[in-house]
Amino acid sequence: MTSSNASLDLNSSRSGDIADAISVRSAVEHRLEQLVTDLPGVPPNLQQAVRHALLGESKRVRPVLLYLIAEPKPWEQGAVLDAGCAVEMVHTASLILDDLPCMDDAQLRRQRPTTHIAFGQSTAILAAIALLTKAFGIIAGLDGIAEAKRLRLSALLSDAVGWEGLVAGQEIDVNGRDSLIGVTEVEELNWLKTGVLFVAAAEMGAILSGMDDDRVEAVKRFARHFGVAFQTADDILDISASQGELGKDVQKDGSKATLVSLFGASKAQLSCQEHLARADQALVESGVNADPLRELMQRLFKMPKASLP
Ligand code: GRG
Repeated sequence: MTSSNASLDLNSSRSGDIADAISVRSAVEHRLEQLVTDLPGVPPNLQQAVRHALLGESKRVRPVLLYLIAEPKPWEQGAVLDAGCAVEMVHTASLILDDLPCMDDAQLRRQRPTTHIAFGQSTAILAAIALLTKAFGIIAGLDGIAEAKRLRLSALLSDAVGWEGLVAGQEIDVNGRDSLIGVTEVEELNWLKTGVLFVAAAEMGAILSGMDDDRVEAVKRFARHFGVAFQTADDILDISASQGELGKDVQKDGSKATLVSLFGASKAQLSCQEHLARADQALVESGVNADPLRELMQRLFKMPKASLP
């Protein structure tokens, strides 16, 4: 990862079939737009708030990850895209809640005013609940996917979000940072805040593609290291990039224990690179086509190809 590049970037004008990070991202964008357009019976204000939060400028890393792991056949692409959109809805719900005045009290997100700034706190909270519940509805109704698989997907997504997952991470982040004193504790928090949803997305992709248990485990190892590296890069950017570049509030973590505040940006960067190297190793072990996922990581972390392990 280079420190001079300010953003985790997944934009490009390149086009092609749905097989690389860029084309998957466009397909996700298109499908998300469809999923939140013309919703009869939904109060207009709530619909606008949902669209505002969901359709802002985002890298869509989690659905892209899910899709690239699943490597769907043409007739499976719709269901795999929808599963990715469900994960993106969960992620967006978590961002809305994270930005609230009682949490991070943020003003800007995805290059837009945060949802509570634009629509008020009550609508923001309701939009988050709506996105979260819709996500599980989408998983329950995935077209052409066997019931047993749909159940497995919802159970694992529920575990990732709930009191042992994102919610636990947020509780520690908001109310328990003082107890974080070393790398292990901070990395555990990075795991809960970010790694857990990366792993859920990747595992969902692995299950949808019908991988055996050994391959699923390798995919999970890959996503865990990828997610922790991603959170560390996010912490580095929080102190090194501008609000305009990131499209969200920066330097919100000043008083919080992060790898950056505890050990400085260069050590955090080293840790990030170590996790990326381990991610690459696990990716090879998983047997998934590594090229598009390596491309994704290169784009996100702005790594020259030569620096890949
Ligand atoms: C009930 C869903 C739910 C959550 C409750 C509020 C909460 C618990 C968790 C918040 C966790 C959180 C905000 C973690 C930060 C993770 C992170 C790195 C966010 C930035 O992700 P990007 O860079 O953002 O992928 P974009 O905008 O590109 O999607």
